[in-house]
Amino acid sequence: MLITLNIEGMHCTGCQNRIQNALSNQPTIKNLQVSLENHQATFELTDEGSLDSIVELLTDLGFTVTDIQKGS
Ligand SMILES: [Cu+2]
Repeated sequence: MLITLNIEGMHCTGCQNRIQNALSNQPTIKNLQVSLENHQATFELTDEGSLDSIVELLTDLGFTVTDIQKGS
């Protein structure tokens, strides 16, 4: 499933890199793109993937997920 998250608190390339690194370590995430400009992370979540745990991971890093868009 294609997921786009709006992430509050991503202010600079350092933030972007932290999100990029944390999410790209997740085996359930593919084709990750993190946009500093749009404050968004877009990725393909595998069928076994838990979106809740991804949101929790970002929260633990100090970011806030303000919107979740699910594509097909
Ligand atoms: Cu930053």
